[in-house]
Amino acid sequence: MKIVDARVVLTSPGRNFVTLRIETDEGVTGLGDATLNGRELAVAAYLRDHVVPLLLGTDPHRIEDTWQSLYRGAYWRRGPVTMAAIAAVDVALWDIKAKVAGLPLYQLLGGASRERVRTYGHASGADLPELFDSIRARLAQGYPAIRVQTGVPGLKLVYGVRHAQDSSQSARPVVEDWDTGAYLRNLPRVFDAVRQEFGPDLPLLHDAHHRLTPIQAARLGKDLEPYDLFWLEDCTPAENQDGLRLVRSHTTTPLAIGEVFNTVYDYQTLVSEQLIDYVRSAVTHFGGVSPLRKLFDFAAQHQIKSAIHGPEDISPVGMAAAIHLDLAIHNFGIQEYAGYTDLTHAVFPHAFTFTDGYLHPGEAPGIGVELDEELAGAHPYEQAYLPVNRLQDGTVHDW
Ligand code: GCO
Ligand code: MG
Repeated sequence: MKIVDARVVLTSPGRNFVTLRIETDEGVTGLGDATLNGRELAVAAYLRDHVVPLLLGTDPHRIEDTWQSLYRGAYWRRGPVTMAAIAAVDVALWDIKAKVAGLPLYQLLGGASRERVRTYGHASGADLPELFDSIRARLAQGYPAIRVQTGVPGLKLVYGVRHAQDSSQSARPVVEDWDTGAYLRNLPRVFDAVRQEFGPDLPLLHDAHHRLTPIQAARLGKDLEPYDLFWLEDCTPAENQDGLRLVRSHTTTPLAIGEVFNTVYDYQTLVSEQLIDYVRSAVTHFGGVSPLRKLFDFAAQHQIKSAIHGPEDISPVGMAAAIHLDLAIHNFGIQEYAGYTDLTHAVFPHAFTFTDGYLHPGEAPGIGVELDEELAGAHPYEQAYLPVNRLQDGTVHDW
């Protein structure tokens, strides 16, 4: 079997997605997700100009060898653009292999370790009444666990909180504002109110979005202990892995990190010293199913669980690959599922299902996702940026 064509499809059915389609001489095709929010065209060019010429004529069954040659052969290793491009190839090749085998991908990963995949959904509100409504809406959709984000008194726009103006995607970056002191004082009160309203049993999560220093994160983790969080996510910009020792030594609030990481090396200290409880990387940004599986096996040795990143900006192709892994691995924790617009579901018809808050990859051979190229073509790429975050004196801050 040989790869005879590979092309990149850009589409924006509400937001941008980058998809790689690999075709073989036997007519079997595979899809991979290469979406890198806000930097989509860089990955598309990396694939088209540098990767596709290397794939033509090669054997699609040699997934590990292809992965190693794209990673090592480039000499310039790692980084989100490179790893998103390699991820798309890896997933498309797994899709082809599983289709040839006539099996859903999870069967090639060892088969199902569970019946279904637990998810968490996003709730947010500028104030408590809005937040409570949002939590109730998620519960009504069946979500068994909820991520809680709120506005901060005195701040106009906070990332992750729905506002009348959607700041998560715009032609120029929207400027949001930030005050760590106000946030640290406000959040424990919010969780206190949520626990009083919704009781002790509902699993609650929170994303601090890299905005804190290690000592601030340590304090927040400690202040949130009475509210029994499922996890506190991205409490610090964790490329400073050593800083997590300080956080960890002060709090028993479980920690989740890794959505911006793209190789196992970003996790070395965090995992080997058990400084976190959940690894958060996405198939799409970590080089694909092959390396993510290896990360989960490494994490399992330290009783750390999976929590694959699943925002709206991972396409249904990347999401499907995640759900196959979730079903197969033993140390599954939880899957983020933000859901998609109807148009996105139509552009990417898929076998995976979301029922009563749980996902299942379905039984279609491969990853179980298709791409309607005609519909995709009717919704072309649109320039879109993520926001930036500034302190009240104008200094740029992590968002
Ligand atoms: C999450 C994330 C996302 C990211 C987004 C950036 O936990 O789901 O933090 O909301 O901000 O994926 O593109
Ligand atoms: Mg996050």
